[in-house]
Amino acid sequence: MDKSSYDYIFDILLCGFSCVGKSSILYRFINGTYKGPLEGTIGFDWSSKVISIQTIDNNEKKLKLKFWDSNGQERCLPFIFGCLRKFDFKAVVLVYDITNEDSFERLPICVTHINNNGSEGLIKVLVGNNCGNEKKRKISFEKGEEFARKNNMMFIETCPRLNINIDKLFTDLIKAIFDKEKNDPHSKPTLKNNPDEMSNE
Ligand SMILES: Nc1nc2c(ncn2[C@@H]2O[C@H](COP(=O)(O)OP(=O)(O)OP(=O)(O)O)[C@@H](O)[C@H]2O)c(=O)[nH]1
Ligand SMILES: [Mg+2]
Repeated sequence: MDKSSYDYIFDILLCGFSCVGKSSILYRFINGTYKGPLEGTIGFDWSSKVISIQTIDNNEKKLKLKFWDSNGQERCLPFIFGCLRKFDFKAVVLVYDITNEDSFERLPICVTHINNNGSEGLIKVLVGNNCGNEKKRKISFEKGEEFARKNNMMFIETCPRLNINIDKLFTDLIKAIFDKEKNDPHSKPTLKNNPDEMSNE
């Protein structure tokens, strides 16, 4: 896609430990379906989606979301999170699996990397994935929400298999980016006005 086919670009990092569903969330958001088992991500996988944004003064703008889907192996984390220093990320999406206690208990390792490397204005979202699997749930909604609140993160539970909250995750995230820019006197706003509506292409 050449530069002229979008007005703005947001870089978004997806991170979290292995097999928590990072790539499945993205696959559902971009392709609108659930594919079942995917190949493990090696290093980074890049993908993107262009959405339309309606500004308050009725201008239509194209926003390109550029996703950096990362590998969840612990030895790769310094490299993955080091990229937060080198590139202009707008948001980071940290994923755990609500049926996998270990993926939740080890979240502080990722949060430390994010806080050490991310910019002050970075929007942080914690995602409890696999919420359609109630019978196997190990981490309550409240526990996830509390961790997010204590670490200054937004919180949502998702399920790409049943298509629960996937669009909402990214819609809320985009709104939060615009809100932050609007309220930060030092930032260069991406848009003059906050978007009124967003629609997928
Ligand atoms: N039942 C169920 N399985 C899911 C869901 N989301 C992901 N999975 C499965 O969980 C496994 C791991 O999903 P991935 O999306 O590859 O996970 P990942 O975090 O990208 O993994 P790495 O790239 O290896 O770090 C796959 O077998 C998915 O099909 C879900 O909502 N429900
Ligand atoms: Mg993956």
